[in-house]
Amino acid sequence: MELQIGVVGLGAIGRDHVKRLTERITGCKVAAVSEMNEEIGRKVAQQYNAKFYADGEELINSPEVQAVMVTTWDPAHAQYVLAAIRAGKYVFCEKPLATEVSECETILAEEQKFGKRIVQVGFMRRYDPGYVEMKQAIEDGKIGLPLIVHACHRNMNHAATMTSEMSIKNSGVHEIDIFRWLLDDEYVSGQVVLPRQSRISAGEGLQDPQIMMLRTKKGICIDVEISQSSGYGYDIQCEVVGDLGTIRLPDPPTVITKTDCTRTTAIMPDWQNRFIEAYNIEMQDWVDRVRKGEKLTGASSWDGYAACLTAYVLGQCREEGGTAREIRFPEKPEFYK
Ligand code: ISE
Repeated sequence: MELQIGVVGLGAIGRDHVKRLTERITGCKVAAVSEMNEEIGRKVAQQYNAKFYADGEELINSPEVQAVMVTTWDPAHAQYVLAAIRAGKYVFCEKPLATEVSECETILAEEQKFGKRIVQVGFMRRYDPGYVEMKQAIEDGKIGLPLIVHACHRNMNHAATMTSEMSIKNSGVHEIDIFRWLLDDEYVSGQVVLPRQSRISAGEGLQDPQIMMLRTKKGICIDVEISQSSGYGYDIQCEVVGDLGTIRLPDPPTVITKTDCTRTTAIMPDWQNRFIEAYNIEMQDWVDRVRKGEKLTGASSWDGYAACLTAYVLGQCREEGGTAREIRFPEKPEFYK
């Protein structure tokens, strides 16, 4: 029996996932969709032969939906994740888990009350073959003790609604998550440094670029540039420096063209394509595990909480002039170990 999935929110990533679940992932079916914009919602429902719900919570509670995917705009994530937990249904929530730390805390409490891990957060980079290979090499001791990470996260351009806060909570949050996972470590302090403002993205409420600096328990120092307007493409870089060598995330493979005494390679414009393999692997793994009732291996609600708390502290640091701040986590509950 195919897993009957209900998707709440049909923006770019929601529509991408509906397509992916239908055309690429095996063992599942998009049974229902929900979207605030009724015209879009009904159109997608018709296209994929799914039932349309104007109300996301009604979709979550409907008997034909066995598992839920939350792909609404970020501030609505927590509400639907909580509704799914209360309905006792597995829920895959796109990152971030929530925009407020208190919402993550409620999710942690409700999931523990339910008694089983049923929330997975869509930090898809954990499934990207490049990052997976880096993690393996680090764990195998290939670069010795990791000391420093240099990274950058450049979007080609941004929506008019982008703010300095969102730049960290929506984009930077991927970086925050991936280094915890890659280094198997936790943050102890963080800071945001603001370089000269880009003229391209100069706008009300958006400082761009920003540099996030993080220090981990093991003493690893991380610097990561977050930029919303590279103008040239979507570019994700990551280099881990160890005491025996360094390891670097590969660029996605593209052909090399040589003409007129020049050599060119394309740069992907967006994250949907850059991380397509990661999304596909992540989603197939989630569907397979949910169908078999196996333990989820993707980012947990604890990871979502850790990322949200770190992003919050970094935001506070920026607002208050940039002095480094301590990042203090409570004891990780046994449930999430
Ligand atoms: C976007 O929302 C994503 O989730 C992408 O993965 C990320 O790279 C981008 O910066 C975000 O804006």
